[in-house]
Amino acid sequence: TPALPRIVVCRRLTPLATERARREFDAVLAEEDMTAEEAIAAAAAHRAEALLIGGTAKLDAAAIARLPGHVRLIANSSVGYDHMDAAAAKARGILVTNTPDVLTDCTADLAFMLLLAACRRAHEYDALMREGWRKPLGLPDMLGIQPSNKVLGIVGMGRIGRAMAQRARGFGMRILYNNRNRLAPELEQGAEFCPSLDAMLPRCQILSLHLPGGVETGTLMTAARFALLPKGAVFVNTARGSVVDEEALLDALKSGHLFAAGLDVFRKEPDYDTRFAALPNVFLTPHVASATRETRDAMGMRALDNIAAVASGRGPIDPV
Ligand code: 8YV
Repeated sequence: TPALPRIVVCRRLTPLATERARREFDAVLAEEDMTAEEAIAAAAAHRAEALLIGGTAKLDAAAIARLPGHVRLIANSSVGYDHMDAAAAKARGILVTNTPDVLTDCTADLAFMLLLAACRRAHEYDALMREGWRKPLGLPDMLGIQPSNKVLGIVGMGRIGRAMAQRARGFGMRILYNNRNRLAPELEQGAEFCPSLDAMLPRCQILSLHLPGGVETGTLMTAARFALLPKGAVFVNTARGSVVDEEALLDALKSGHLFAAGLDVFRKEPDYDTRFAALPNVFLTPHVASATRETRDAMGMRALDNIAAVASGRGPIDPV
């Protein structure tokens, strides 16, 4: 029988995926999520042909250059891969894969949770209950804003953006979207294409980001762009913190220009800007949009599917 492919699993996986990695591969399994340095050292020690990584191993061009020559594949257990330099890997002939599809619904679910929580002041009400609810709220007190039937702007109408739109349609929302290209009508499903983000923003009562991070997108949401949103708008981000000028977002939340925000991602993670936590009108989650049992199982399995496909000579399923 042919030898099992040698791999280093640089991130802790769910039990299901861990079990498969042990069974189907000659695998070194991380006990703690590895840094880039640890991943390089483990790859060399194990003569690995493939690495399974996630956001913790930041494989920049310098780190890619130091990977031993036997590494043929870097399989990300994430859909975003801005934590690594995919171009540098490809230039060295290393294949790169990600895990699209399997986390689409899960991420849109959490984005919608943030949207609802921000509009309906979930965090403030919950805090009030834990502090001790003393007297009934008066009719005009601590009011949220109604998400139903609002105008939702979506930036980035890929799989996750479209799953967000699908949820929003159930709430009677009118959907505008900004994207590199206009979608085919069967994917658009009535959403209105806005080729100019600046022209779209003044029309959005709620804005949700679903585009990739990294050098290509840069700081999309600048102070000028937050100012273009109408007063009282709600902002949701499950994409990447790198696309947001956080100073500008903090200002817009403090001044009341934005009614509220729901944020799952931050410019620096995990040491995020704690000034967000001091604001009552922000609902915060620690980069967990894909964090369900079902989805994390599926992400691990999909990354392993990619490694198995390359090892057997079939080529990657999800090349990036
Ligand atoms: C991951 C993500 O949990 O897939 C992505 O792009 O952001 C999340 O699903 C995170 O990147 C850790 O790898």
